[in-house]
Amino acid sequence: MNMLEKFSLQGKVALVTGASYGIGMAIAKALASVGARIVFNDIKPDLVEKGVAAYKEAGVEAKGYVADVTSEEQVAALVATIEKEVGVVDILVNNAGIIKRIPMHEMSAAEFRQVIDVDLNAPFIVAKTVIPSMIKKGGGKIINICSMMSELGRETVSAYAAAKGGLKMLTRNIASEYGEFNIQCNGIGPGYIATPQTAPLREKQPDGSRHPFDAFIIAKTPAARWGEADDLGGAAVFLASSASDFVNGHVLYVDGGILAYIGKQPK
Ligand code: NAP
Ligand code: GCO
Repeated sequence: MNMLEKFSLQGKVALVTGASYGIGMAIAKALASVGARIVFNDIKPDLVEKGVAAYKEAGVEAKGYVADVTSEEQVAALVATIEKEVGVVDILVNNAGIIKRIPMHEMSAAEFRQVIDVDLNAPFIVAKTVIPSMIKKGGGKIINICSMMSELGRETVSAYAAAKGGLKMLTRNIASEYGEFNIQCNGIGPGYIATPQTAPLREKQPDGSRHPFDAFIIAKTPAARWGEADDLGGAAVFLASSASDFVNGHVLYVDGGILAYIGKQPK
């Protein structure tokens, strides 16, 4: 197999969770651009419909399904339907996620649990549901969307950091437990990416100036910019393809250099 063929996903079925927009859609489009057949889910039927239309607009024939990734029953039904209608999931991207920015001492246990449920329990549920068919098929790829918060903490994101830190270790454990079945499980750790999830951190101030957090991230990023969802596509194609068959348990940070940089000193 030549190197270009190693990066091809021709004939592969890729499930990207929570991919009716945002990072999930950008990753799905990147996987489709090298031949993958895209299936995705979202909780809201109208977003699934809008997502299918947006993929079609981009030349991608994606199949969308309504499913809540925190529900074992809905995930089991989702995967069974995909296997019947499209085929065995060769590539899983655990992308669906939420964040709640609340000072920890003000966060309720229910709010904490909700973030853990979507950002950590759900990747476990979806991965355990697709693994048996991957084993039968002779292998597969699992990519968990981690975060800067898999490595760093900050104010107001205790639940999210706990979930994303746990997701890094779940990634390593899946890699450890299923490597012998030719299943590679890796993570992508996006930096700060301009999506609806981070929109509150980039809102212009009443005087037209940048949001303080926006300016902070620019100073913390050597690339001096927010990432775009499309910046993640190359890493996703690599980790979904045969080019990464001996990469396992790794989190590939696509962060413009934030984790390497102490931050621009104030003038
Ligand atoms: P986003 O714009 O908030 O999109 C999240 C997606 O997940 C939405 O489609 C959402 O659907 C879906 N989702 C949420 N809960 C779900 C559930 N229970 N079942 C099914 N789908 C569900 O987020 P994003 O910025 O694209 O982030 C995507 C992933 O990257 C997340 O895991 C996030 O933690 C991670 N990440 C983001 C950044 C960043 O800077 N943006 C950086 C690092 C990591 P609904 O709209 O219907 O709720
Ligand atoms: C926040 C942001 C971050 C990003 C991302 C960084 O409030 O700090 O939402 O958590 O979403 O996870 O990698």
